[in-house]
Amino acid sequence: MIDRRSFLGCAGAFGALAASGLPAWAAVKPDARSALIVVDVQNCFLSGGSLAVKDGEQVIPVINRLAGMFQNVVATQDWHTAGHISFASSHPGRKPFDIVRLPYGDQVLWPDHCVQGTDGAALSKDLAIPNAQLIIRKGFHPNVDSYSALLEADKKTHTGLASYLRERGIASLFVTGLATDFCVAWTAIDARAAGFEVYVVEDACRGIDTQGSLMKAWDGMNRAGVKRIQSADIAA
Ligand code: VGL
Ligand code: ZN
Repeated sequence: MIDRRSFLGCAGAFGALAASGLPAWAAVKPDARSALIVVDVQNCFLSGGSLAVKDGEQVIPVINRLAGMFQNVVATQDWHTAGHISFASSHPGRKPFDIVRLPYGDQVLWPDHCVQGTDGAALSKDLAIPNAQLIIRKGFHPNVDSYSALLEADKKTHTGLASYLRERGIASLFVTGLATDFCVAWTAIDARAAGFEVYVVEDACRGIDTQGSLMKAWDGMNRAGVKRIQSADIAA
């Protein structure tokens, strides 16, 4: 008979390993209940864009390769009104990357970006995900930001993505895109809270890293039970 304490001890050690990254031998295989989530691969976040993420374009070939391995692909698109509350230009005397207190909490102020219908808001033309089934837009309420693809920054207003995924029987999400420390992290953490299994594919993401945000984001994702993997950990 297996000793219960040593058995649980072993399971505990495995749990700890899984939380901090996969061991080299364990590949994850997407199936009909998995979806690739491609976050905000938009011109504004790429070189030459108004809120360019360093090396942001490097995620594109990785995402294009992964997309072929998934039966379900969903893209997100940051989609702000002109004069959006998250823009520094909407707060006289403030500058980008300042933090202000808004009714729903602290808000980092950004350069104007991803204004509805502009070229900057378009998905990169190099992104090759023709099998994407849904493009979900977020951040379109003038007075509320939404890093998360599930829940706006007021923590009350749902985008509908969680219900969409659930209705389609999707249980595991593989999150990629920009930026690791904002839209990727908030999407991943909210998806955990909504009951999904969540992997963040580190080399398919890049971060902004302002005021320690990247470290804080990984810490928050870790605590939420998000699994941090590399694209090479995913098997076709
Ligand atoms: C994002 C800042 C502002 C993101 C969007 O996609 O991570 N970051 N809006
Ligand atoms: Zn935004």
